[in-house]
Amino acid sequence: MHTIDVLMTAPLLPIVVEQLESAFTLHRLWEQPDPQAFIAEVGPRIRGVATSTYHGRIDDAFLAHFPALEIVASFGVGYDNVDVAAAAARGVMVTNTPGVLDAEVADFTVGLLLATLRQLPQAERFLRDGQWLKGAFPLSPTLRGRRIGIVGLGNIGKAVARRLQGFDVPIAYHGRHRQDVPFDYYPTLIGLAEASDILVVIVPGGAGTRHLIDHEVLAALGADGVLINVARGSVVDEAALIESLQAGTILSAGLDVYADEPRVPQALLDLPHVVLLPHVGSGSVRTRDAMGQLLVDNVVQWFRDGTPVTGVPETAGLVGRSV
Ligand code: 8YV
Repeated sequence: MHTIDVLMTAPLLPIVVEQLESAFTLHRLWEQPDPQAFIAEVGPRIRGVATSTYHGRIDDAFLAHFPALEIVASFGVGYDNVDVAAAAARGVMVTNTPGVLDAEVADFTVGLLLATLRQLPQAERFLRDGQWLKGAFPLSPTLRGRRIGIVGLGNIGKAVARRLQGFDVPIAYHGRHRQDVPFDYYPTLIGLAEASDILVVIVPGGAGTRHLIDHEVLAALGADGVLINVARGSVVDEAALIESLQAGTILSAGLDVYADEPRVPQALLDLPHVVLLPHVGSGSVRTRDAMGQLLVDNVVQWFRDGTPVTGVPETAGLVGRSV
């Protein structure tokens, strides 16, 4: 019997479950016939919560059930699934899994960009459907001659930009601050959209970036413009995007994220030239394992040393509060 009780909100990878189970008393919320009754029963003992983007929001009302809670360890670099202000106010450390997925998501972003421009999924479907026997696949748009604008030059944005440097296309960016990088900086998003043919969105989700990409930005991107979103669905006004695609005021989009995952609006599914992927940017076995391991390391190190490996900045002041 372990002395520290940890609650997992929904199934994480087997390597996460196994390791947490060997070090702690692990409670599986998703296996409980009556989750609310279970929370009422074990809530006072729970000192750690392991969760992920898809497991529902960890808000103040949820946190209130766990008076002894010290750490919420979330799977994923984005932590918009956790109300970090509420957690910090309750003295609860929040951790995410940054760094280990940067290269993977950057590789994937370049892949989605090329797939969208050159219509690779559509061409593959064309071949599989036997259509090649009847004629050639239609010519596609291209990356050649296009200017790329990166919205959010964080670690993943920089990794995307570095990769695209090899493609001989101009690269610019917008973010809160100018950075010491060899790319043009646009202090306004509209300015970047006007100067770009492709916008690659890779900013954190949450209230601060909600509907950053709206009608106005899409209009500025223009009729030849392509939107690539590998960030969060919340960053794009999805209704505005659908209207722009339907009206042809932008050319296309490559999306890995949506406003209400896993539900994707029928209006997007009805647009055959748009490339739609099921939030798989970090989804390789190797990278997901690395993210899972980091989650485990965060929890183990917190209860051992009082400092996680990768706490989010908003809860940095809580380091050392445990043990
Ligand atoms: C995660 C992600 O795989 O890291 C993130 O923020 O969006 C993905 O890499 C996803 O959150 C897991 O559910």
